Amino acid sequence: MDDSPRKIIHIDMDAFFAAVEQRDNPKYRNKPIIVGGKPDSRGVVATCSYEARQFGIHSAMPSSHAYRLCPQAIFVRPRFAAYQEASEIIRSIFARYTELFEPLSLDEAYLDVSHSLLFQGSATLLAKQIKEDIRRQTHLIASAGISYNKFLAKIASDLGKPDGLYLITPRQGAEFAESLPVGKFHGIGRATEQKMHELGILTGKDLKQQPLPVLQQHFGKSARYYYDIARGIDHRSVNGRRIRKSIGVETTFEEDIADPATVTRHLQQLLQKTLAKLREKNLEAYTLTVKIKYQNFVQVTRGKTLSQPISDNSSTQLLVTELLKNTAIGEKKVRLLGVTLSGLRGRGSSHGFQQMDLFDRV
Ligand code: TTP
Ligand code: MG
Repeated sequence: MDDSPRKIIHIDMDAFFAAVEQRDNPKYRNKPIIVGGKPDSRGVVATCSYEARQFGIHSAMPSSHAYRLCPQAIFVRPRFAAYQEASEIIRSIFARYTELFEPLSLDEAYLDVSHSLLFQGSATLLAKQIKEDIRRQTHLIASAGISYNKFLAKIASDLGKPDGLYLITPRQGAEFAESLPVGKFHGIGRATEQKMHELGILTGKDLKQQPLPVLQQHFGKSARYYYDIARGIDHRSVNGRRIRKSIGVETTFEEDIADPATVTRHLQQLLQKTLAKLREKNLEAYTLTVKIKYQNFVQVTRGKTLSQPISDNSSTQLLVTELLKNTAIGEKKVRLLGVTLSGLRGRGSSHGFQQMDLFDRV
């Protein structure tokens, strides 16, 4: 097997939604632009131009707060169709250079260019070319990070922003990983970050000092990944066009369940778990299927496809209840329950319009 380092590029557009707005409306250029909810609503900032960032404004901040920081900022409603269109163009550019690209959202993707012969195998020059293609075809600016694995390539694209082209070589990788606050590691979310802080693990260096068994004790299956990334090691592959069909979780009970409310509660929990897995993989799903195995081992499934991605809200809870209507729950005891989500798509790659309520919580 070829054991030379891989060549991974992470591309991430600069101030994506805001940049599209500045491109399409010349009067917005060089000005603080905020895309998202209106300042007088309970909405939030989706993103803002770099001019607005100078005032301390950032994604997910309440729009009212952003207004206080910069009253002269221009508030713009999101136009998802325009972002989608730009996203499709950048994906078509990636496809020109490698089959192995994995979009993470509308404005972001990993590319594995290990086997490219272009530019005498220089991934940095190839990344530069991709940036130029993006600029020429979309009039938007991308930042690129280049490294030997996904985790460091993503760190690198962030380090060079805006208009970045940043390389982390195999020799530099471990040192970079040590210097990072753990919250910056891809795959370490808020909760894990907090837990690490409680254990006195603040940086990659602190993480590196933890023996694997100790990490396993606190973080279970994820321990190995954390152990590796603290050393600049990340074996995750770039998942090209391979589309996963479904994702699910099921559980067999020690004692069969008779009570319908308990069945519903278990299904809700399984759904939460499945949704968490889906989020980890940056996917969204449109079909929910529940599986029930009765005490007598007879198994039934009930499913429904929605027009919006399935999320963790009250209508999904109602859906679970609805799916149970035509079953023998309450009459027969249940030995196993399962939840499967299918009809998967990359998160953010869909219509995006459903995200509206994220910006405007009036
Ligand atoms: P990001 O790449 O996180 O942000 P960005 O492209 O605006 O800025 P940067 O230069 O730092 O990369 O997200 C891409 C787009 O996704 C962003 O333009 C708007 C949208 N988005 C939201 O709608 N809500 C959010 O909380 C975030 C972080 C992004
Ligand atoms: Mg971006």
